[in-house]
Amino acid sequence: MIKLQVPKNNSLFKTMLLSGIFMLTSIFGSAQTIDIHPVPQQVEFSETITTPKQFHLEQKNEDKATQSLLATFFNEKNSSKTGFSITVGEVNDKFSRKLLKKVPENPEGYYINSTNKNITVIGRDARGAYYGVRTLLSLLTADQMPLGEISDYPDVHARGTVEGFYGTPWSFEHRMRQIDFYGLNKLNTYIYGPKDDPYHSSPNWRKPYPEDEAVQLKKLIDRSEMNHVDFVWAVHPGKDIKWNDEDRAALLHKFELMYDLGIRSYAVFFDDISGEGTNPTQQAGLLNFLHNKFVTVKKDVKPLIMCPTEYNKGWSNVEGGYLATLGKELDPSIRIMWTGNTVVSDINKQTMAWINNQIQRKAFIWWNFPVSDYVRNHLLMGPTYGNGQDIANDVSGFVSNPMEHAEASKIAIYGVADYTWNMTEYNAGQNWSNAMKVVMPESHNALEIFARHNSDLGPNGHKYRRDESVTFAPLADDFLKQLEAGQPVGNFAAVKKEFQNMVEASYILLGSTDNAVLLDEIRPWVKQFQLLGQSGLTLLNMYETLEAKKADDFERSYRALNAIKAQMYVIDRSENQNPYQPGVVTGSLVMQPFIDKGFAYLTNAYNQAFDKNLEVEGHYNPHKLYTDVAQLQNQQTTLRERTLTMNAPLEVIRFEANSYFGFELQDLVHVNRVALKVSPTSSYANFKLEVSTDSTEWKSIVTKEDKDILQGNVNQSVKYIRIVNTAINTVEARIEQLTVNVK
Ligand code: LOG
Repeated sequence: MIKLQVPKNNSLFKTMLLSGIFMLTSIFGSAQTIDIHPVPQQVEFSETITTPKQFHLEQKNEDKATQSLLATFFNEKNSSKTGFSITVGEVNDKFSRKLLKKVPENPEGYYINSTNKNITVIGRDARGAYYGVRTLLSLLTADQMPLGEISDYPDVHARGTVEGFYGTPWSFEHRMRQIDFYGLNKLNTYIYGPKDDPYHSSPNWRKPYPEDEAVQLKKLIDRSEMNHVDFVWAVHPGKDIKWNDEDRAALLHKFELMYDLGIRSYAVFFDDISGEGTNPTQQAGLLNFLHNKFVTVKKDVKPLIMCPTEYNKGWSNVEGGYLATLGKELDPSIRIMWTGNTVVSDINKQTMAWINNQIQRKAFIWWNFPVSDYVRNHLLMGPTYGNGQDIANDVSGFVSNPMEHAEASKIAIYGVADYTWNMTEYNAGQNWSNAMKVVMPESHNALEIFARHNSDLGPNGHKYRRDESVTFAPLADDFLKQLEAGQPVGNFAAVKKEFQNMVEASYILLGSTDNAVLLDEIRPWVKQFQLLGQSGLTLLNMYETLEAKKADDFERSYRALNAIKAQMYVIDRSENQNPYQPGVVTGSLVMQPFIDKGFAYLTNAYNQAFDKNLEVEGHYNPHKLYTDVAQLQNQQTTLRERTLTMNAPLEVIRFEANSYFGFELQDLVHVNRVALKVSPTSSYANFKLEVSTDSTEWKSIVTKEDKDILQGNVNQSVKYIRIVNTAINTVEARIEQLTVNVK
């Protein structure tokens, strides 16, 4: 939704490339704004007229989606034979040669010509005409209408999302909203692949969807068609596929069933699997089989997409030849997905050069943002940034893997829409601000305050981080520096303002009605955010009362802050209790640490000045992960009551011979039960449980397998606990649980 600032009735300027927009505004004071999103490639406006109110519409092509989109605006009331003439069609409909010449060659492109008598919209193809109408409606809904030309097309062929995360799949209602959102923002791809849909993956990928789910899928497919979105159905068969005719036939049959529901685009995912399924020759053979026996036979099915097992550079073993085999053997039409240099990473020119060379085609980017399935206690609501703006010609597609919070993900998706349409003009900050207005038209200001402190992921196994609290961070630094130097704090008012903003924004959001669906997703975090803002204000009271040497007032604020912390603790322990990263974390990069440090400093200063003994205590986890497995290096741990847990990584882990993983406790601590759950459980034969007080002398602990869980009772004081791979070879397994009971 970029704002094209069009000066009223001024024919002085001709070409208005987007970078020039804001300059023009300042020259011609009163400007008319028109919102076109994503930013069009080329716009030439000469002047504006008052937008006509009566129209004579002609649609020359026969596209259903375009027809129904037009019907959302043109109706009996605003239509008449003599009205302002509007013509919509495609290049193979009848138009003057002069106009046809101007339609961009690019697929999905369109051309709009507007004069004071008529508007013509011509698409390169049906989708181009549809996008042209999307833009047309933006022009007609403003008071002033620009005269001139728009030539527009997307930079990237396939643009959208892959619902490919672990965790609760999106609901039917959310998916309907998403698909409408994609049509509105000119995104054309929705890849359906939620890891926890058993009919997408094992155990049920061979089976038909149950009737009620099939009915819903059909509705989603129809909705996609009406939004010009390709609903790509993905299957994830690699956990238990057998490379035989029977399973080929089973997959072909499932594809047929999905075809009957209306699916016309397919993907096959081989990510996060181990064992037989990872064989590249077999994978390529299967894909080629589907290409030959299904795609080319059906004729109306789009080229296949596949997600490889080695889907990022960090996991690619070039000598092993996995990617080269795919590159050589897969039919050239088949698109190969790629997450970048690591599982979660931003994409640049070098990323693309490397992978495209390996697979002999342009990779299809699976961008793992804003997915939060490995940091589920956080919300990722910051700007979409970090990808190169020069890779448009290096990718065959670019899709975002979002959060299980569908509505909150729209902020990032809105960025992806803009970025993939017109990369060079993409402006992350501007886009993010606009996104706030798109998802919360009335409370956008409050949402922006909330979102600017809810964007980083915290430390995580993928080491992926995002900016957070960018404008507040220098204020926090200054404040603490002055405090520690014993100087009066100079930026008190500015710091206070932001805490007040936080509290007020939370009240506004909690009472807002402009996006109830979004509020439902983020409510626990908003409540937490309100308490965080309140604790900031209380901290400032502690500062002021200490300065004024008012001991009673100081102690009241001190106790109040502890009480707020206790309330935050309750929210953290009662809301969003998923088994991976349970709880509700907000403002964790800058705001919370600022408050914690300020609190400790002020309490200590008070104790000293008044000879008191108020406690400075925090809930934190003093224990650490202990491992030499590269993939686990940055994995986080959680301590809840007496249970120490390693946050379960979602991917398959490669344990080399003698490698180990476990915990280093803060001190000698009495340890009881250790429980490990991995898949496949056959790996237990290789895993040995050991404990130590000094990490040199190790003692073995007897384990037994019970209900797929390997358990051992340590029952002594130790500092180190580890599971060692005693096999002579590398073992591949997924860790589902590792917990230790500590005293
Ligand atoms: C999975 C994906 C998951 C994401 C982030 C791919 C290709 N696969 O490590 O389902 O949402 O990482 O946790 C993945 O990215 N595996």
